[in-house]
Amino acid sequence: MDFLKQISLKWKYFTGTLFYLSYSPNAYFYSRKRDRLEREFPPPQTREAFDNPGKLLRAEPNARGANFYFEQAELEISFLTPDLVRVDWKPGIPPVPYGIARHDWQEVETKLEEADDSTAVSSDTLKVIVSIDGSLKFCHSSGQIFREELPPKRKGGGWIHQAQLRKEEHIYGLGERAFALNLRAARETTEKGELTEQPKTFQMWNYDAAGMYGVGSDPMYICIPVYVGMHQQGSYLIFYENSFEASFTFDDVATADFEGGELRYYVTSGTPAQLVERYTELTGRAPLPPRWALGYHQSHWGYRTEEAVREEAKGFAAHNLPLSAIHLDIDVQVGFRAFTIDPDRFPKLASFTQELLEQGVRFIAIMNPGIKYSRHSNLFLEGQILDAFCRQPDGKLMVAPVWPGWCVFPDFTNPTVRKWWSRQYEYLLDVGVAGFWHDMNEPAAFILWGDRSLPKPTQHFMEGRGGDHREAHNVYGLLQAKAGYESLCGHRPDQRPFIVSRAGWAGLQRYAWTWTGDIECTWAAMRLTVSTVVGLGLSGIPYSGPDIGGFQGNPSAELYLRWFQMANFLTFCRTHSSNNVAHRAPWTYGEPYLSIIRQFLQLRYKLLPYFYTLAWEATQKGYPPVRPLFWSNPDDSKLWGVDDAFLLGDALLICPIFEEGARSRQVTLPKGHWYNFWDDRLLEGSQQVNLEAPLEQIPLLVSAGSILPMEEDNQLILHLYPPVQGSSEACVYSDAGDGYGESRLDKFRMVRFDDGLELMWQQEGEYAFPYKTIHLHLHGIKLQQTWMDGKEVAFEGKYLECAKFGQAYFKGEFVAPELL
Ligand code: NBV
Repeated sequence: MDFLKQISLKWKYFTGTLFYLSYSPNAYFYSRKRDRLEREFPPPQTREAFDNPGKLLRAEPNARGANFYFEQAELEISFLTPDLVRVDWKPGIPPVPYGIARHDWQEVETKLEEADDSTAVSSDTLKVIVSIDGSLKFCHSSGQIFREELPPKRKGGGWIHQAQLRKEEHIYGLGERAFALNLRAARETTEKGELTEQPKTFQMWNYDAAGMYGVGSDPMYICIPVYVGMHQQGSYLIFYENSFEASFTFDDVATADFEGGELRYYVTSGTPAQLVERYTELTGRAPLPPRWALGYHQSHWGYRTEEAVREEAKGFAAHNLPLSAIHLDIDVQVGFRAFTIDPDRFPKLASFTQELLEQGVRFIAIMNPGIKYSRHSNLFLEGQILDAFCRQPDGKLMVAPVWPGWCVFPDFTNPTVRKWWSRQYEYLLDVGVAGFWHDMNEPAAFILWGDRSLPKPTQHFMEGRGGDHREAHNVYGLLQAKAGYESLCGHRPDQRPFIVSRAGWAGLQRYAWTWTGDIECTWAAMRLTVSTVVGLGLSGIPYSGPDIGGFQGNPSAELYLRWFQMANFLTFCRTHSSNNVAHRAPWTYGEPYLSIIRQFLQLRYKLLPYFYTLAWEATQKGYPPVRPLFWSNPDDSKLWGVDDAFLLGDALLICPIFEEGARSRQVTLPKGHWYNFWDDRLLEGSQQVNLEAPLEQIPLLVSAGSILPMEEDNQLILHLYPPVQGSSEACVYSDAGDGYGESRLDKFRMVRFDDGLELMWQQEGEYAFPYKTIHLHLHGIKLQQTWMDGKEVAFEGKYLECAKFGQAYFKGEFVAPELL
């Protein structure tokens, strides 16, 4: 049997390779054409290159701040809120505001103060000091400086912008990165204080990390020019509203080098939570997803027929595993063409999607933006009539090879084209397709060498003002997602959209989730997932996750299990694998792996009220559910570099296992107190502990003071983890799980007294309480007597069944914390 399996795998690999090779001639001709076009149409060079903006000539107040006139440049400083400032260095092409969601800011009172060699413009929270040479200092109202910028340099059509970094400063963000969470991590110092490695340069150019990628690969699919800096004087965020190709390096200075555009950026300071809140106020927040999307998704590049998909769904039922969605890859399409599903292999799609839905499983369809360049393609003919496709500078259609063969590319920077594209989703929505998976939308093209995208001089509409691919490339996937999102909202107004997009830019969160692409199938790559997902969250994108087990390759049973145990606590939880590897599902490795995965998945589904409440919080504040350990403790510099663990909300600390055979691991605990999820032992924070990790477990900790909501069989289960002193609060958000109807918030407050614990419950909102019964589970206290709304009630050990109440008191003895 094993032998047969081996043979079939080898065959898959062989045919897969042949398949790729068959694209080589097209890829060869395309690579040559791309190089030729880039040679013939180099980027426009401007005359006004300079190393500094010259001397400050004068400053004038404006409605939100001030304008500064330098010998060679103009600077406009505008306060959008007292703690959010927009800086504009001109000249340069002003951006089309694709990344920006909010334009209506209230008035902010500012003042302008002139001194000998500088002028300051300030709100009551922030001050920007502009020196006569064009260097800028950003300070708190206390006068403490948190960012110092050098005079910007103008080169070609773009800008070079630099800022001093403190020695201890950590940098996070830049969208999706395959690197340590701290993007300055390469700067390790020897004992003598010498630098051992060169700082890494990060590219801003959405990129198909085709085949597979690993630690250090750069760039990646979603590049966003936003980063958070953390140092002893606090943390700040800077977002460059410039989608041109760029590079970022973090050495003694942070250098942002843009190939074009105006130098427009936004700066805010505060705790990490405040930073993300402001940034997502500016660039938009993720809408509430349908609740099912927070469940488990199964995918494989290889389901070809209705029967194969049906079998996969049956496998889940047979193994008693919950499943929310199956993702269908390109092999269900006709000739890999967008918006097709082969009617021979899916003869009754509408009834098939219904059949799956009855089992609670949604059908998600893939699509690529490239459209077959052929008069036999309706989409091509329609698009031609509309003049929908990107063109070369000489007016010819820009044609590049992708899966369907030679393809043309819709110009999503044209609103008419977006509207036309939006309409294409409708018939798949009508036959019950629940959501869409946008792949290859960097956009990716097949090449033999060089960049894997469209030639840089490719022309774009840019909302009418015109531009080329140097500017449009990074927003291409974002705008495809916008078209998709608007289609789903408009055509199926009673259901919330679900789109997963591989590429994107600032603001992608408004329209889509993402996954971390074709990641290697190794332990190191699995560990990388934590940094990538946390970094995406700090860049405003709250929903992401990896291909569990890795994309290309066959993980060992243990790697798949450990990867699963980690991804179980990420917002997007999906197994996916390539077409030339063995099919992979939770039962692939048999026992004991299957039973362990089942337990974890069941835990995920129990935790849905918690996940969903975090999703609601993301709509309100932009907080990513998956957070770095320093999220609530930014002052603890020992946490700044931790990227082998993550927080899920405020309550859970997840410490995955990243090594074959490891059965325990070191865990850095943030301050406070932490309950071990598995045995309720209470640990003191601010220390390193070694925790057990048998195959069935990964270290999982619950912050003292948490009220962790779970559900099972129509019952709300509240796990109470008493604070060590004082009080704590939590809430549970509920609604119908989809659509835009009523909602409710159940708000809880827990107060610790010497002899027990009080729990208060307040309700807001019109949605009826969705559970039949309530179950309380008390941790860390030995119960003696319990009362609800003044009446004594019975309990059993740690448990209590009850109806809704206003106030409860649990008398008992608290467990003392242990110092390990
Ligand atoms: O559509 C096939 C794959 C898909 O399975 C994967 O998830 C994407 O990241 N797709 C890339 C195109 C082929 C990559 C080699």
